Amino acid sequence: MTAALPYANGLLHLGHLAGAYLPADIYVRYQRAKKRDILFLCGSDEHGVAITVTAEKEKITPQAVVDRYHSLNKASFEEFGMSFDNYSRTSLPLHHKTSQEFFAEFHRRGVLKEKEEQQLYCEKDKMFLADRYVEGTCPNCKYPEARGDQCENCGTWLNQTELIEPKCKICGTTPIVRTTSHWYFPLGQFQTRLEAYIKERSERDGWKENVLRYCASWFKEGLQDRAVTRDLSWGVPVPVAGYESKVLYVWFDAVLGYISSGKEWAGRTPNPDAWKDFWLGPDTKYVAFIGKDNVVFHCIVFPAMLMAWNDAGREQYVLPENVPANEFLNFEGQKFSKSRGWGIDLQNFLNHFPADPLRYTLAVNLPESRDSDFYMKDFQARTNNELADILGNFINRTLAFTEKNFGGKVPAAGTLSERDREMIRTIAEAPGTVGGLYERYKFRDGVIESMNLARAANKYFNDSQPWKTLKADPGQCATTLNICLQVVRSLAIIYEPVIPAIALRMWGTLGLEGTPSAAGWESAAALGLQSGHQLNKAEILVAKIEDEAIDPIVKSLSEPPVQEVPKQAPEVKPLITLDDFKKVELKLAKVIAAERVPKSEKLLKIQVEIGSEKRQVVAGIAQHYKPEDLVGKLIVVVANLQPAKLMGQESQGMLLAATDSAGKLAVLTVADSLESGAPIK
Ligand code: B3M
Ligand code: ZN
Repeated sequence: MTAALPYANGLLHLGHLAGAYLPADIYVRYQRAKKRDILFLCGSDEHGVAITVTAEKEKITPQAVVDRYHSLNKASFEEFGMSFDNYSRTSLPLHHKTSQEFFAEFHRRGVLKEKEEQQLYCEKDKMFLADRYVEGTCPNCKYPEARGDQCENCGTWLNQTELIEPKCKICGTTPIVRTTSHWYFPLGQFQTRLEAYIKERSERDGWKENVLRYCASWFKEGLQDRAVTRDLSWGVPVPVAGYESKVLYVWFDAVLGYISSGKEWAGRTPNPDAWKDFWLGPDTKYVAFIGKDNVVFHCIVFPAMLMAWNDAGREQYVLPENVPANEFLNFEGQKFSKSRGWGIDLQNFLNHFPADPLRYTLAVNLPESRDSDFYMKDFQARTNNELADILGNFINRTLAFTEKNFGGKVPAAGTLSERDREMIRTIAEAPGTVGGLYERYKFRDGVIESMNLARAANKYFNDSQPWKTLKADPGQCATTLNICLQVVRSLAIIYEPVIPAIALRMWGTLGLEGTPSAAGWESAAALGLQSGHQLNKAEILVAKIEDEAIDPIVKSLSEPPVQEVPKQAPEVKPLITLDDFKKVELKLAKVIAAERVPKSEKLLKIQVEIGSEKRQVVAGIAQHYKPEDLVGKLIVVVANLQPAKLMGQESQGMLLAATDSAGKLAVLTVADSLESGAPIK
């Protein structure tokens, strides 16, 4: 399974989740519970013009842009509960190698054609203006901000020389037309085979109507040759002489990112060839989850590339069995828009609310066949009225009743009434019903069906009136609670794909070992709890959301956005080894004297004692500390830093301090009285 590689050029928002990631994760978690052998791959898409444009705007390198968004998005995905087996990045050497292998193979076999073409060139910036580097009026709809490759307004793919009044995005001047050459992939030659492929797979696995409609319209227009190189410096270098100043077109390398992600995963297993069992396995079922704007690349371009590779008769890559693309999700009735600052990014959302209620609300609102909406008030209502009042309440009342009246042990069931049998049948049918919907990519219906099981269970509890039978018919009361507890266990298994954290807590409350998914999807149909089994204490599983938590968010959205990009995004550095770290000699030092450096606003000259040794350290902290405040403090210094001169003063080391995003600074100190000179590790 793969989910679209998000561009490492911005933060993930709820629309992305509804388009591809949540359905993918529900599907994968369900398949894992079915005990199928799953590999779930994703990663950051780190090339392309959009990233270099951001880098120029922020005056940083493209690598710094992708480092930032890769780590932020990866962390948000984790908190959201995405269960990827690997989350890779297309800037990795491994990925460059894979993409170059595909290009070189196609080049060598004469699959690709070289063409000369007219391109816009900016004489001031001395570069060809690929894609988004040029803007102008769309010849089709007259939208004034159409990009060089596509008009965002009417969706038309453009040849940049067709733009009316083109302008360079960097400097605003009018570019000239120059000749350049590029390699093209002959997509048109694959049209007949692609049509047959989609027909066969859609008959076999039931492709979604919306996806088939998009494909049909591409075929109707007729597939054209597509350039697979670009005049850019950021990307995968083209492995052909004469193309040193060019890179592979981002879409050519991005789809191959799924394969490199598999290779990276395999590299961490005992068998570095393990990726082949999936990508080259004749019995692999490959499902690619994406949003609707990516359909052409996953249903047409990528399969054609794989066909072209397979044509050599060596390794045979699997083609997507299905591409269940979703439509778009709107937020409070409007399209998500980064430029207009509309919507809420995933991390921001998770800073306010836990992931599972978000997963649940998105799941029941998935844009599976048409665009859908996410409203904060609906999020609150779904959390409170469904997750808390139906699911949470059923579990809570069942466990509390058992705790109070049966000492927290599963009571033994006695003779079954017709009503009991009916509930047991409902349990037995639930995994098949929900699973059948998931198999057909109907996640919304599957989640609604899951809630129906909790509804049925609540009704069964009410109808059975255990609070009355407790005295009047204790055997019946025990039977009722036994069955209710069995449902709690089944619910944990059935709900795991949607709300994994809550499901795990349900499992723990039941005092069960392992995880719901390890018990297996089918076992949700059974009465899996032994009588006499000891349960844990009931806890509140789903916290309700108060108006006060929702209203400020809705309100803040109607105000203009403060800052699109996190100002102090954590700087991400590559991993280091323990040996790298050990090169830094950190020691405890005691400040014995401090004074300002004359004519400097920032510098303090500090005398420290490091064991028996005395040293002078110059530090830029004068705006944060008075010299006398430091005397007597135990601070941390880098003892093996090359000496340096600052404003004519010798500094024989460096002290450690933290600075927050507001610019506040604090020197690291040690509270306990330790001897100076003590090594720090
Ligand atoms: N980077 C997904 C997106 O629209 C795009 C897909 C790549 S999948 C190979 O963010
Ligand atoms: Zn247009």
